[in-house]
Amino acid sequence: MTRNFTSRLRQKDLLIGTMLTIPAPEVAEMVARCDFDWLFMDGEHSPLSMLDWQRLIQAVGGRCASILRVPSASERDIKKALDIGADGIIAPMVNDAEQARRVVGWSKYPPRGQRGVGLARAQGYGLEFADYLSSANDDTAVIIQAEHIDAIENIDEIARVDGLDAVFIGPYDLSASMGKTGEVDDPEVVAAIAEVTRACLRNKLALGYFGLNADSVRPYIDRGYNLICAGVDAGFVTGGASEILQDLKA
Ligand code: 3PY
Ligand code: MG
Repeated sequence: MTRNFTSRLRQKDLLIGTMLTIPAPEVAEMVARCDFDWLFMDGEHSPLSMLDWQRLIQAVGGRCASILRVPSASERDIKKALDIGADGIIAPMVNDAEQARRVVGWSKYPPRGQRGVGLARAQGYGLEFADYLSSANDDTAVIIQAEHIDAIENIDEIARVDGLDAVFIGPYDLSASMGKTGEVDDPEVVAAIAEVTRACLRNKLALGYFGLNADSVRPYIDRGYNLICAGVDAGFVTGGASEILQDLKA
């Protein structure tokens, strides 16, 4: 476990990451060598299985934090993500406080929650069970996504849920839920995001934002967001390939 990620997240250090979606441990290994603070491993929209993610986390090798966005905000997915050794989870589409409380509960061992007890990679296959058990509840990052207009309406209650470490905006899904798919800079979408910013800052909760490039995340860093995900692995490949081709054809 990358032990200091969650404490740095809570103390609002700027943590810069990028998104992994390609089912190749080599890509995870390459990106992990680039000195990011964390990697946003996307189990929601990518074709990867939990076993694939385990291989990618192994390839990262603790060089930075591996935070897995689970396919759904469910007990089954959260349990598996944490047992394969993710340093934390991002639960997509959490729209009310009750859902947020369940996500926290599934991420924490009793008595703080109801996380199931396994002897898997996270626990050193049993060899480090006691050590892991003593620190996992504190060291595991529990992050939920606010990415629907319903979540915006419930954000004050969501931001007060005990055990949450951050709220991560999903600007694309949020814009879609407002009938403005992809218009992440539309004034109404930006105003909805501002509601989340206000509620989280008031509750001293860390804030996260995703953007396709540095320019789209910079304004959020200026607004106090500290969990930043910029770019996607597939975009680095298509962007770099297109650029060299255009340069040569120009
Ligand atoms: C979204 O924009 O919907 C996201 O989930 C980005 O992470
Ligand atoms: Mg989303």
